[in-house]
Amino acid sequence: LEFLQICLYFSLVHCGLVLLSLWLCIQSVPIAVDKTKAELPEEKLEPPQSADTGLHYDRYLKEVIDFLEKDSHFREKLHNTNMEDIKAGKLAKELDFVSHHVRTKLDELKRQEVSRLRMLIKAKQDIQGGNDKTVDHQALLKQFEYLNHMNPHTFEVEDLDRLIKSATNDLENYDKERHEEFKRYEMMKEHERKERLKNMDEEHRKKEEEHYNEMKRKHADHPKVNHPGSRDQLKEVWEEADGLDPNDFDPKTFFKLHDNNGDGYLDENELEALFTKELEKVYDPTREEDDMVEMEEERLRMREHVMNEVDTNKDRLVSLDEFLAASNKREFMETDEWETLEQNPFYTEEELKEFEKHLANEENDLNKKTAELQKQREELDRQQEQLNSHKLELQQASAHQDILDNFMLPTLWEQFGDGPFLFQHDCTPVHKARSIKTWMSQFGVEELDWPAQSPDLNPIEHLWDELERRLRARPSRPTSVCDLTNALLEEWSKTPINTLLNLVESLLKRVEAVRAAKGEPTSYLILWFKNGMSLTFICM
Ligand SMILES: [Ca+2]
Ligand SMILES: [Ca+2]
Repeated sequence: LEFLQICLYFSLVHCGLVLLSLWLCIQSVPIAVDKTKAELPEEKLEPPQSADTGLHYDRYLKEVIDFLEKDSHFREKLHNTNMEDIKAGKLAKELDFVSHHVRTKLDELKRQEVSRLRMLIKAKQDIQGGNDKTVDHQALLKQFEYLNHMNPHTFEVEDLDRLIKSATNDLENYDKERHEEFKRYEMMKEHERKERLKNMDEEHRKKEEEHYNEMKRKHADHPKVNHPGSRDQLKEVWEEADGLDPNDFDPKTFFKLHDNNGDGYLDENELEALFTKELEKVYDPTREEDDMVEMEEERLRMREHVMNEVDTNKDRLVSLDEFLAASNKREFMETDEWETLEQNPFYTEEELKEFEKHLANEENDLNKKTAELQKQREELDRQQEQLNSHKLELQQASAHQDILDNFMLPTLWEQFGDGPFLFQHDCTPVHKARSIKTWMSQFGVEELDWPAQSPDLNPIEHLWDELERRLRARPSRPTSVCDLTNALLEEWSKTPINTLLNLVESLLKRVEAVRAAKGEPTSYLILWFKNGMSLTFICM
């Protein structure tokens, strides 16, 4: 999800360069050709490497520009169109005159990009658990304004226009997004600190607070930071980073030295690199009191400050002319210290409160979801248990049917001929299984209607008891299942026939006793309990 958020909301990627600088990279190519024509064949010449814009559609943007640059008509128009007209969409119209071959390539690029976006949408939906719903891709694609979703197969004038406008717009908001991100980072830091304090005893809390204030004090104690873009600041770079004589300081030479990619402009990255010396006065990665995230925020503020003062045509690039003009302004001679980040609060108390409320809500939602999942899991466990017991019942029923087939039926036939039979067994679930009922009716065996919980009526229970007593009276206890089986068979065959007859004959008396007790427990039951019969035989 994190990854998707980065892709979809292009917020966290560090480093930025404008689309316009990409156009300008292209514009600078002929100059490069002229300078190097003598040594290099033309196809080896490439525009200066442009930095990642940080936009999630950076690749698409660059590929579109690369292909357009191959069209000679478009290239020519590009050189003769000024920035204002490019922004106003005049350049995009020239797409109609671009060669068929390039157009075909652009169509292909767009189809690939649309399919990438569809995959992103699908992945996001899958994560959010909406995979059972039909996804309206067309509607969801609308959120990506840098291409025209109405014609997903071809690259048209509107696509180019949208790409220019979106990239310009998104990059302008990019810094704003970074400031917001930074603010959230600081609020989270404070929130976590407060939480830590909450869990401490008085003594530790006091110590921690003292340490916190000490770190703040140490961080604020640093050498003077020059105003970014001021003569003092640039001279320090000139002297210390470039190793040049401060008396020779010359803005034009300085500009050329720091236009690292040689495109004739100081872009945002080149500008930010100039502040490293100043930042090192305040931020040291090896010191506990300095936070490198804060350093990057400081760098961003410095760059914005310089851009505001120097970039007069607002194309997010500093041209040599703009640079030289700025060096003649009063602000260039600024000697006051730059107000570093820690001198002002990062957020208001209200913002922190709002942020913490939001965090609490998020945690709440998460807990709710966890509880819901737990409930679902318990339900699944219950269903699984039910399935298992059903499976066991079926297995037992099948084993019981084997007994009926192989032992009960032959005995019935042997003892009573063809029947009819009245068979008595209790209400154990396995006896009542559907397959057993079917078996009974198939073989014409009638079942004695038998009440639940009536061990005092069933003589067999007393026979089991007799068998158990005989087993316990043996001189040695069986030590294996095989031993036990043999012992049981032996005792079973030794049971006197009279015991069996007595039990059968007692049935009538038992029925009478139950009648006399009006269905309540009889003395037979009490006797039966006294004999230590296990309750497991009672069917519930
Ligand atoms: Ca440059
Ligand atoms: Ca400019």
